[in-house]
Amino acid sequence: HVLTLPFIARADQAANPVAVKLLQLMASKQSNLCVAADVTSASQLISLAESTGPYVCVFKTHIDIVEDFSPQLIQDLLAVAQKHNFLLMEDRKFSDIGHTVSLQYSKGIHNISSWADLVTVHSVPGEGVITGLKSAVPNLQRGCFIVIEMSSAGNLTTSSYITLSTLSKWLSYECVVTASMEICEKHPDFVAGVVCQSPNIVQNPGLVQLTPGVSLDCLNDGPLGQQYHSPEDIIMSRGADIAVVGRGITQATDPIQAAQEYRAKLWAVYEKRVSS
Ligand code: S5P
Repeated sequence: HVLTLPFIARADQAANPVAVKLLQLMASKQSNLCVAADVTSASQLISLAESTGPYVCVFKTHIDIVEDFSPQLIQDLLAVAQKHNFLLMEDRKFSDIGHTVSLQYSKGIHNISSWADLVTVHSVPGEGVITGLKSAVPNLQRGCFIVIEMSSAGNLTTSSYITLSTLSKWLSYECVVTASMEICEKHPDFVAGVVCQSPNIVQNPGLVQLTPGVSLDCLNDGPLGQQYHSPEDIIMSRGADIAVVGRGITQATDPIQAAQEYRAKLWAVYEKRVSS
């Protein structure tokens, strides 16, 4: 079963080269922690990468929120990523037609495809969104994560309860998951994994499940809609391979200590999972 297979064994079954590298890196670094670096200045972004870098497998950015963005920031980020051995994920959540996303990926001031090992993409536009992204990076080792379920309250991607009254909602949810997984299977060279909240969506051991909404202290962020779960819940019950932690680390009094604590707790639950 996927959930009890160690990351290192799964690396042999991954088709996307970034997924192979990621699973190997997770095993060697003993980290299944991705920090969500939702900060708005270049200096904050770099200092977070420097301080949390030793403890993460993936450093996830929203590069379009950085107010003083410059190409130098990318050079600095790449240097820190190499120094601390983590991958860069730009959480762009591409969601347009293939032609447009290929431009958003490889053009503009952020030139995402030139530096981000991984990007996120919504499956809503259909397969063309993947073909479009792929067409922009014919000679680069790049990968994407398809967003299938979101963590936010009231999102339109949850199955809800399976009762007669919600049957049609459940059926349409099942269709979205199935169709999204079909897209994954059609593009194994480019799809590294999925972003979701439930176990059993990922059946292929070569795909990585990334799950946001993790906190040791909070249950939600009020009217903004985020919903949090514990490391135990996210790894054991929800099937996460990589847990995404944002404010739990970025807004901690001591982000280094918080990153160490999240890494240790998340890795311990993973070890329990593979030994069960
Ligand atoms: O369903 C999702 C998908 C993503 S990628 N829910 C999310 O919260 N995310 C991202 O994870 C979100 O964009 C943010 O960068 C991070 C969660 O941050 P936190 O501060 O709530 O931990």
